[in-house]
Amino acid sequence: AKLVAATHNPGKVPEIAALLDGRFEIVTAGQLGLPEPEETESTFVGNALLKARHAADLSGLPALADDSGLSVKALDGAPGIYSARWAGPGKDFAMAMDKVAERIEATGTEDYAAWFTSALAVAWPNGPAVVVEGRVDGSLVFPGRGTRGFGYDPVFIPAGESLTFGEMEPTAKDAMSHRARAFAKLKAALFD
Ligand code: ITT
Repeated sequence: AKLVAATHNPGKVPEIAALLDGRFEIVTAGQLGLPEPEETESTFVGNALLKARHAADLSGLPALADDSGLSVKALDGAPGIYSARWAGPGKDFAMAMDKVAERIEATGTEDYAAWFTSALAVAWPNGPAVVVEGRVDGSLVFPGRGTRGFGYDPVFIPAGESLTFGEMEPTAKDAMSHRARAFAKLKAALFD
């Protein structure tokens, strides 16, 4: 069956494909020429539903969206839903990671605890939707390490690990990430 991956972030697409274990024929919002909706909601769940609904209704196909982000304890959960926006229009994540480091330093804390959240929504055209959320806790390290993954992966070490997401094999990240945990819940909701 065809499923629209309602994302314009090329970093998410291989993770979504791997975590769906080949169950769907994935077409991306970009491949279909779908416009990117404005993320006007105030939660991960709200924005995931907004993006999935938008893509499903425009394409006439079921659509899956991921809304995700990095939350820093010492920054009261920032950047959170603004994680992509902290990188600016140039999607400059080196700058965004510097901004996170500077903001934490400015608080004077030594607490580098952080977590990633992924909300996944599936919407059917003019029909219902399901939404789930997954989270992984960890801590931040500056400067970042590794070139794998995307976004804030170089600065995030999941709890109990020594490598950053940027240093891990993709299969290792996909075994423990926020997105993997959300997909486990989504598959339970859809297929069990
Ligand atoms: P779409 O809305 O088109 O999917 P986006 O990048 O704008 O793309 P989000 O609004 O969900 O998506 O922003 C999520 C940001 O959070 C993303 O750009 C990354 O910077 C960060 N992020 C989310 N998951 C991540 C992960 O697994 N590793 C590193 N950074 C991640």
